Amino acid sequence: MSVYHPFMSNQTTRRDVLKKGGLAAASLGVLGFPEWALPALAQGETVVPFTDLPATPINLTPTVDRRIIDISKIAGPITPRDAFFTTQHYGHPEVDPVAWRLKIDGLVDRPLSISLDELKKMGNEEITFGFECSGNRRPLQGLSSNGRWTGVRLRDVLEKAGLKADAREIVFFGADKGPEEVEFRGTVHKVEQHFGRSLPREKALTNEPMLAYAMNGEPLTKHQGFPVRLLVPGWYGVANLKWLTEIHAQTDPFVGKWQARWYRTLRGEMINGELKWTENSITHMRPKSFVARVTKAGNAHRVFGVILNDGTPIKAIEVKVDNGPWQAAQIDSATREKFGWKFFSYTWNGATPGEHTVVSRVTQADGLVQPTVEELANKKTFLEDNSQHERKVNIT
Ligand SMILES: Nc1nc2c(c(=O)[nH]1)N[C@H]1C(S)=C(S)[C@@H](COP(=O)(O)O)O[C@H]1N2
Ligand SMILES: [Mo]
Repeated sequence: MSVYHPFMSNQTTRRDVLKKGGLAAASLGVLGFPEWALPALAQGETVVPFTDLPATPINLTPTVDRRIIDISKIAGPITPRDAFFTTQHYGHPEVDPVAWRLKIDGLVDRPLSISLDELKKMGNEEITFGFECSGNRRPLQGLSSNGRWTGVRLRDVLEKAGLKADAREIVFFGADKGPEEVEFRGTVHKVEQHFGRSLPREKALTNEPMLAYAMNGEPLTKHQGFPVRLLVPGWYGVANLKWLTEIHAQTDPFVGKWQARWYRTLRGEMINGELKWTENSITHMRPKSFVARVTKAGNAHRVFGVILNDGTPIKAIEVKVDNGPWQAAQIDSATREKFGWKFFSYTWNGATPGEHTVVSRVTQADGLVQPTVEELANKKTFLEDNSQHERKVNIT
């Protein structure tokens, strides 16, 4: 990803943050921080900039179809629709919502062609779902957001079409397409391909995957896949296929570029005492947390950050300053939804002037702990980087 938002200045004030998030003023606790953990800055609270960012700021200006969020400005649990991070591979396709039809074909008893109005009548389930692009990583961590989505359960649509018993793989195609070069044993084939992804039947028939037509109570924007996108709550961004036009049921696994080649992780794992190199496709989010900002109010400091995972309950979120012990941080009670991102905050008492490092780590109820950079050393491709991200600040 080469285009980003500009870095915020050091002068970000409570007003700037409130302007973005539209949050009401909070009652202030003894330390001058809001009693509730919502992330808007309190009166007089200022951001202490990270000093680990590259000396030459990365150009963060959004383009017509890409937007990276500035994590130091996150202003509320739900990301506004025009601030939601966005990216894709083939740009934005032109979709006429009147002519648009969702086709369901392949191994089904009743092939369907559903208009937008018909689809909306099939359901209006709601879910809060926050996701990150599987390529989200340091130093910016700006490829994630959280929305409140409305749509129809995928399962209901598949049941209406009647999946045949041998339909083991459900393939999704977007309206967007582009030229691809498919290399096979030395020969390069030039073809035009739609963006395609798949889900195994068992996953597709759970309660969770959704065909979403609205976010935050409004129709999807073209960035978000207007008129309809697939959402797979708990999975990385790439699974949430935008501008959906076709669902194709088949027996064999789908190994298209965006499923099997581009989006995969190569890592060395100890299996039965032997280092084995495995490649996996990108599915559910691995437990991750990152510090989004450190703030100062008077002499008090606060560390605020974000947790993303696949919906597995969270056992602990901790913060470490310099070489000190891991200390428990608090999860914001306004961010408790299973698939939503979660906010944490930690009151940093007795911060002394000078350079310090702050880092967070999340632990799931199933025992999985967010790994250190060293523990991920055997992951060779940059996707699924959920390593602990140490930040530097200079306390004055
Ligand atoms: N049709 C289509 N869907 C797509 C993509 C794409 O290129 N085409 N990109 C995926 C990737 S890699 C990500 S990270 C998310 C981004 O979703 P957003 O733009 O709503 O944030 O869309 C996913 N869905
Ligand atoms: Mo992505």
